Amino acid sequence: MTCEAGIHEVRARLSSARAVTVLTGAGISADSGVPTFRGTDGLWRNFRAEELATPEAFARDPRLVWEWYNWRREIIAAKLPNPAHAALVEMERRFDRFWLITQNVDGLHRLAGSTKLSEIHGNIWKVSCTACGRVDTNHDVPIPILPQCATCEGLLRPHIVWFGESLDSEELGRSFDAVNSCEVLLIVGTSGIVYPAASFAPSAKAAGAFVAEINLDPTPNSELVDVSIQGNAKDIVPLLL
Ligand code: BJW
Ligand code: ZN
Repeated sequence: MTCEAGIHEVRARLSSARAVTVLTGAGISADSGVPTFRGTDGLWRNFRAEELATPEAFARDPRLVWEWYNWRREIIAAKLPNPAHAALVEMERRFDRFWLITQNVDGLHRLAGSTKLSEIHGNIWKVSCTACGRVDTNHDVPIPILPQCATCEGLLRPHIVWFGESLDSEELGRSFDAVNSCEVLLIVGTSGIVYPAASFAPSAKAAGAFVAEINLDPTPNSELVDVSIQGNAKDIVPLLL
C-alpha cells in the first residue's frame, strides 16, 4: 500500500469512528528535536540503559543518574510541541471517546494542550520521594544535586518508570480499557519493543480494532497492523484528520 493509500484508509476509518485511542513514543517528539532512545542518534547509543534507567543504577550512583536527567531536562526545556502533537489535541476535541497513551516523559503532549492522556512512563518534570512517596512538579534546570523532599528530607528521584519497575496500576488499567474498547488505535513513533506498551497493538487487534502505525521505519508491529505508514509524524499525523 502506498503512503497516500494508507493515509486515505486511516482518514476513512477515523471519519466514522467514535472511540479512538492513540499510543505515542519518542518518534513523535523527534520532530521537536528531542532525542529518541534507540535510533541512530538515540540516547542508548551513548549510554547503557541498565547503567542509568534502573532502580539499581539509582541506588548505586544517584548523582550520575541525576546528572543524566539534568542534561535531558536542559534539552527538553528548549523544545516545543510540533504539528503532530497539535493534531492529537484536535483529535481529542473531535471524538466522543478519545484517549492518548504516551510513553514519552517529555511533557510535550500536555504542553500542546492534550488533557485526556496517560503518561505511562512518568514525566521528567516531576520528582518523587524515595522515602515517603510524595510527588511534586519541579521545573528546575538544573535541579540541585542531590535534591531532598520538602516533607521528610528523603532523597528525591525522577518520577519516571525505569526498567523492572511497575507502571502505575490506575494509568495502566485506564490505558488497557482504552486499547481494548476503541474502534481505531493509532500507534505513532514507537519502536514497539518495551512492555507493557508493546502489547497494546496485539490487544487492540484481538479486540477487533482497526490498528494503524505511523513510523519512519518498519517495526515489529508493522506486520500485525492493518495499515503501516512510513513517514515523519509531524507530516503524517495532521493529514489523518
Ligand atoms: C519516528 C520519527 C519521526 C523516529 N516520525 N517516527 C520480556 C517480556 C515482557 C517484558 C519484559 C521482557 N523483558 C524485560 C521486560 C520488562 C521491560 C521491557 O519491556 N523490556 C524490553 C526492552 C524487552 N519492561 C519493564 O521493565 C517495564 N515494567 C514492567 O514490565 O514491569 C513488570 C515487570 C518487571 C520486571 C520484569 C518483567 C516485568 C517498565 C518499562 C519502563 C520503560 N522506561 C523507559 C524510560 C527510560 C528512562 C527515561 O526516559 O528517562 O521508557 S525505557 C524507554 O523506552 C522509555 C520509552 O518510553 C520506551 C519506549 O521507547 P520508544 O518511545 O519506542 O522510543 P524508541 O527510541 O525505542 O523508538 C523511537 C521510534 O520512533 C523508532 O521506531 C523510530 O523509527 C521512530 N521515529 N523519528 C515517526 N520523526
Ligand atoms: Zn519525603
